Amino acid sequence: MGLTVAEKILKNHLVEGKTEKGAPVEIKIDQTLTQDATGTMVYLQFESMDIPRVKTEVSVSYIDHNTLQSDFRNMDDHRFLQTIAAKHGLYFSRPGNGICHQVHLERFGKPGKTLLGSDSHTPTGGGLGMIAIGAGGLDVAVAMAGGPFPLSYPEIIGVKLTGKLQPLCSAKDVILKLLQIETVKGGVGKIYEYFGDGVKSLNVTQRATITNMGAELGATTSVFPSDDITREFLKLQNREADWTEIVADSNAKYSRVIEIDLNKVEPMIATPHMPDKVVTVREVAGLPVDQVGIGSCTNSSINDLGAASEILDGKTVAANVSLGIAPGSKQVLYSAFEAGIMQKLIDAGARILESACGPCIGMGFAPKSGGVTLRTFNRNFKGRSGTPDAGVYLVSPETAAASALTGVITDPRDVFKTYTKDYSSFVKINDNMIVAPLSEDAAKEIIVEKGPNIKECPKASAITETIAAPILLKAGDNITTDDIMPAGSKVLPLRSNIPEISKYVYEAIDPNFHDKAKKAGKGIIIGGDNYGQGSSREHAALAPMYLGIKAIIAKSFARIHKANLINFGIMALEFANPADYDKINEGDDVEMIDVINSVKSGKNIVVRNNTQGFEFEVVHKIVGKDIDILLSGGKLNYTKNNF
Ligand code: MIC
Ligand code: SF4
Repeated sequence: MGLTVAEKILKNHLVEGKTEKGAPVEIKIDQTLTQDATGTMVYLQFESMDIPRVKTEVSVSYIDHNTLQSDFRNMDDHRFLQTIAAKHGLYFSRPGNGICHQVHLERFGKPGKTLLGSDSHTPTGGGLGMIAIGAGGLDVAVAMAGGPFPLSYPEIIGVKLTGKLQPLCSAKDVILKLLQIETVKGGVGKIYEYFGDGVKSLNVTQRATITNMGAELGATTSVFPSDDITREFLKLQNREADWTEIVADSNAKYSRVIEIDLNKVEPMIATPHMPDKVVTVREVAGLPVDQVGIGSCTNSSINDLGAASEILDGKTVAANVSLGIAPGSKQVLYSAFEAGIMQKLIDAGARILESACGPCIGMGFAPKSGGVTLRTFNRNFKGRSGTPDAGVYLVSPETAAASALTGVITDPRDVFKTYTKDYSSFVKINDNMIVAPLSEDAAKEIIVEKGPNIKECPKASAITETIAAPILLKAGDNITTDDIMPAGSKVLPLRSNIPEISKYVYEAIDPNFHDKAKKAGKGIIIGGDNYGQGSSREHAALAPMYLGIKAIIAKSFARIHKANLINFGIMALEFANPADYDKINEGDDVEMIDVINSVKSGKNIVVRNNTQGFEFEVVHKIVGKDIDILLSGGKLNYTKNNF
């Protein structure tokens, strides 16, 4: 039988396991990326493995999240990351060079390779025909040390694209449409592979918009073939030699096929507060808008800015709207000047923000209280913008620009009629903000700088035979890692300091959580479906572990968060009978018995609710090496013992 693109790349990288849906496998990782908000922990963990030089083909450390620098802490992190990159043979992308995913696509991504990144939007690389996966920092640290990456072999879903996007309809509308169909948990355990005639009509950055936001489906990753369009993109990046063709065999089989006719895709919008609450723009048109943001790793390419500039050309942003634009990279910013795009945007009244994540992660440009903000970003979780009661809507650059102009949510087809130009050929390469790896001899001389905010990564303790603890929190469905461990300008600077950051665990759901956990010294959390969706931040596992959380019992888990929990020695358990969820109350004292034996043998674990006097069972679905990892008290302990 023929193979799909994903199967071909996975087969080439398979280290262990059977290529059967759901089976535990391990794959070789060619490239890694980290960003500064997750990177400090990654490199502290890598340092503790005592490996002098990274063993991957390419590893890059980016600074793009924490660039507010309201005191010494961000800059101390940057210095640590720069010096440790120099010490261990990594590329270092300096602050100002751009968002990791955009820069990686431009300067490092290669068709057919695997990329592991300590950021959930690493699948952006799928736009180039890579298997690019987001993971917790510890998994990335292990990959840099030459270790394989463990995952459940994904189910491969085909997305058949036919036709061609109509003017003012956008790649963003395609992925919003898919989110409407598949929901934020529909992609767990799956790879979405795009095929069909419609693929040819999408350039690489459009493809990357789609694979980027595949993260919001909960998918393992998303991938496009590598074809002549990919080759053209790499040629413009002066990297034609990095191109190889990878297309699915004509008799390749997908486990399911979703068809999207691009001719029929119309402007879509995700309404507050979930990326899958998608309707057409026309359904909510007319709602007054206070703020518009264009940028983020989803939509900050030259064509995204170009489309907005055409709509805004010669006009002025509505008086009630503040428009902020963050070009995805220095290359995009520079090329947009060359193409005359920036001049048009500035003329129209746009505020030009730094080439960084910025408002996407609540680092500045927060909306007003109760405000409506339209953003070309990928997540609209409650509070993520920095204003808890603001409503964030996710849209395409075309819809964003049209609405900025009229001051109300507007379908771009209602104010503008012409075709959008293709600006892809405006590429100005200047890699002077990327510091290349040092020679081995020069690297030895480097002294790693660690400022006072950088504290060691705490270690988990091994699992015990009986776990008795109170239920400290009962949460609902689709709890995000932003709910578990918020980001934003107050909390992000604490990413290198687990004792400090742990004070914010579950802050938005229960402001007393930290004090309660400290008092109890241990605890268990109850969750609904898709627990831990969203980011890759391992702080959402590390900080609860630091507070003594021993287990999460949920109806189901998001992929990256589940791996992070196991990596830090927290049991990720699922209700054998989901109806038991309703019986448990916050504050109940529960006791799990025969834990080690059950984990080893694959048996359900019995949980006694001592407060209410009943028993229920939980399934652990922990297989392969994860059993040993959990029993050793996390992956750091396990790796030290076995590597
Ligand atoms: C995000 O978009 O939520 C982030 C911030 O990029 C995270 C990583 C982090 O929390 O540092 C992600 O997507 O993984
Ligand atoms: Fe940065 Fe936002 Fe992309 Fe996360 S989603 S990497 S915060 S731009």
